[in-house]
Amino acid sequence: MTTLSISLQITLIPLPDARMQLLLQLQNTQEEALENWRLHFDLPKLIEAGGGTQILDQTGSHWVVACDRANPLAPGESIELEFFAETPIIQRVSDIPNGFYLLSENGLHSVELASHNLRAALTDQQAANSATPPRPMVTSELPHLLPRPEQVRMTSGHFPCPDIWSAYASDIIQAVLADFSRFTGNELRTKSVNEPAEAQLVLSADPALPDEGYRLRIQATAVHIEASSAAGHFYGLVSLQQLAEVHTGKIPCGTIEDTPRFSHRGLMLDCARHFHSTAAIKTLLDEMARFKLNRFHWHLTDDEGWRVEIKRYPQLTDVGAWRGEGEALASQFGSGAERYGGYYSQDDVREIVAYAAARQITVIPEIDIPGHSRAAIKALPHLLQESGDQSRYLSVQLYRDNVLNPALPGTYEFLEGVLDEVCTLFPSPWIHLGADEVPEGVWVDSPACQTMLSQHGYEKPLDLQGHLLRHVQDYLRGKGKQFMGWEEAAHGDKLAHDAVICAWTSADSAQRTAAMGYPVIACAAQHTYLDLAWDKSINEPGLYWAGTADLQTCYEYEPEGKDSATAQAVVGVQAQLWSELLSSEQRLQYMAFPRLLAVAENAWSPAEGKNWPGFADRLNRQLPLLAQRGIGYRKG
Ligand code: TNX
Repeated sequence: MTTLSISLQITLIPLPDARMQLLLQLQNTQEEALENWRLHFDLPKLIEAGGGTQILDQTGSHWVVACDRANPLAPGESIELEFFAETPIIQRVSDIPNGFYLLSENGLHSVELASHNLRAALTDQQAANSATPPRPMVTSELPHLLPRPEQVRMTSGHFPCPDIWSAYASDIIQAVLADFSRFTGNELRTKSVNEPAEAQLVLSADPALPDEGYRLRIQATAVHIEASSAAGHFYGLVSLQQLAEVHTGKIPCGTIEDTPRFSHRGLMLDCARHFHSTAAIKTLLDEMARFKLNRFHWHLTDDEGWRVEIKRYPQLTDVGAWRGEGEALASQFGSGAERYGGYYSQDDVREIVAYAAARQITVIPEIDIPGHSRAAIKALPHLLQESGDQSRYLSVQLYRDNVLNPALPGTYEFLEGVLDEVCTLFPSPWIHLGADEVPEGVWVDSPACQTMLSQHGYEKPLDLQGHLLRHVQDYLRGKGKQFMGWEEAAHGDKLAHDAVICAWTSADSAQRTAAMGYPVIACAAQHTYLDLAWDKSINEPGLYWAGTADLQTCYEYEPEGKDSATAQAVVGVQAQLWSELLSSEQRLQYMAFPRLLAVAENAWSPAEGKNWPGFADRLNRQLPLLAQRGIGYRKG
């Protein structure tokens, strides 16, 4: 492969309708002419070609362009490719097109992005909005636990932490202690003793305590943890370990009675747009456990990749797990010409599920249907494509062929085959089926769908989505599993009302969905989407379709809203890490931390007593510990 250089210039045209002109300047820095060349790049926004430039192809974020004016392109020659967009599509460094490469008769050439003029294109107004608000420092509440516990009674004195704790626990509770010691390694080392009286740490059962709750009694001579469940003991230990670290080995005496506000305290990770290693996932699971999050929602499939091994359909990962030049799936989000991707084998999945379980975390898999299914469709066209379907649509992520057809027998065969394996692999009582963002126009010109509509007396194509989801819900029920989905799964109201709905589009959507009678997980993008940029400065990475989200914006989320009638339907709060821009573990951690801790506090701590300065203070004590554990959090 040879390297060319490209310089990118971005110019905002000062028109009232805010149209933007995008100029790409391409220079042939090689000794030979480039014959019949085509430039490839990724940009997840719609553009039109300007004078002389041709758009040859577009799939999702992937564009293939050329310019006949300069084809062939002589050695040293430079040309300008011009594009227009209706809206200001490039406002941040992370919006800049990427994944450039060039194909010509001479082969594949990598293309370097030499420069861009984004800063110059920004208006003063945009620049003025770019400062991050300071985080307050106050003298503190005791004890310094994050998430804040439900009830605390401080007494006097301290318990000096030993290097190795003598611990007493019954056989069943021993297992929790063993899991916990493995998890924290050297941070809280214990050795078992046979008599409670000899122990510095005593774990015992109190069946009267709520599930997941615990009582932590810190006396000058010993520490007691009581709980009614393994999870309760685990969280008591998590609190003890955190206190030992934050109070540097001298824990103030008192009693903490603690129980979570919500039973579902989640983090979703998208492993389709970018692939994340099992090691990166384990690091996240460790951090989740430290802040008492208990559901890992694993987004395993999307248009840009199928990431879970299904033995019945090896094509899903042979074909659907890879992108690049010559692959069935083109580059997306900057992955480029090289083969990019990966998937989790069934052994990997079992390993992650067990690792999570030892940290009291349930792994909820998501197979996103019927939209967001392009990787599966490309892998299994014989089952999932109807040749006569002339429907035209454009999904939010700019695909025209990414939706399963609810009228094809192959769709049901595929789903049941996949779910048979998924339900066995994942002990979770919930399976998430996505159901988000099915585009307008789908199924309208599908002969199979037209027949199905009239057979069932349905009015509109979107009724077919409800039909398909209801079928899947019933199928899951037969396997003892509960259906979970994004907000749009409830549209049309065809599901039985035990489906758990993740309300994401706005802060009010949790209440709207609750009012329909569904249990709801509060996922409002504006407060829980950790893929959003932290602030407006142009170098800050992230999306901003739902605004920006700094730490305080995440913290100030009120998941139940003001309407107490629907509040009880809200069963949880969840943070989302969509991965369009999360191309490395470093970037993932930068986006997730410390904002995830704000979501964790909203998920665990009571609404009463919520206060930003107190949170900020306790958070500041966690930051050096995050750094010690090698977590690359966002500073500032
Ligand atoms: C919306 S939230 C999506 C995702 C994107 C995300 C980016 C949801 C159910 N769908 O497909 O990745 O926005 O923030």
